[in-house]
Amino acid sequence: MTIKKKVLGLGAVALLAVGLAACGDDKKEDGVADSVGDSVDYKITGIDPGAGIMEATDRALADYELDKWEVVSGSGAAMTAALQRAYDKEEPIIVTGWSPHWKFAKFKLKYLEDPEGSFGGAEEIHTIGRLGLEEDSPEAYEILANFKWTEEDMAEVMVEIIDGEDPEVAAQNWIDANEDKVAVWTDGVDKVDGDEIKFVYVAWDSTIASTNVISLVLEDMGYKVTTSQVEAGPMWTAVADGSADVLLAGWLPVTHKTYAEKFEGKYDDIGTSMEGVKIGLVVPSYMDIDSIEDLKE
Ligand code: PBE
Repeated sequence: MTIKKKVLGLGAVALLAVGLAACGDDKKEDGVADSVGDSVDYKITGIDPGAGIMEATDRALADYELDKWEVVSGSGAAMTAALQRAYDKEEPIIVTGWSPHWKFAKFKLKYLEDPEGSFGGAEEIHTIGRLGLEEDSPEAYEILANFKWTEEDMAEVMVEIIDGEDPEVAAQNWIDANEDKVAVWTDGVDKVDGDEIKFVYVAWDSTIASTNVISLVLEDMGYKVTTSQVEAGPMWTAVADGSADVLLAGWLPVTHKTYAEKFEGKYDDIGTSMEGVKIGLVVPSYMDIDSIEDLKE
């Protein structure tokens, strides 16, 4: 079982679009941008279209009346590639950002203040299971309910992966170094003999990290784990219709509100694996803006 990061074709197309737009005619004659909007051609570099943060960004554009602006979709990997390119040249860029994410360890970044609250406040990451999982796989269910870790824990796995380590190896390294934490999740739980558990996940770096770690923990408890990489909508749908057992990336109450409401009563909110997580608009700290309101100028 290995979960790889995958740069989707769509991301490359979106990046190309950003590149072409950068040659647009929104700059002043002398080529010097006179507002932050001009400097980035009124584009926010987004991720996969089904991500909750994309919906929240659309909401922000409406809340702050940013009529000239648009959010360009792509993928998480394409977004960080664009961020890396801009950062290396100290060029302006605005991305859809979330924490935990390794980008905060690699670049100096800041969240734009969000006085309208378009992106919500402190979010939580929920573990969402299919109905009936508790009866069918009580041992896995107990471990999933016990699963809690911190932003620092997850960052260790994410940073190792982005530095080139295989995701499964990075997850195993974290497990080996944190046996006490894993023991709390598995304490008193009986091992099983090859029972199957199917995860669905999106290729967000945070979710790649958690899915790899929990898959290895369940395998060690005797489960046969399968993982399937999908988009955000199909991820929620698969758990709601019972074709998958678990997703580890239920960001609530705001980020995945639309999915949670759409599938209300059709899933089991098993537990919270992390608290105090966040989504928003993120810029390199060399940019001279502090708030989403500054985008109006
Ligand atoms: N994220 C990471 C996801 C949830 C996990 C913030 C990119 C989203 O926006 O749906």
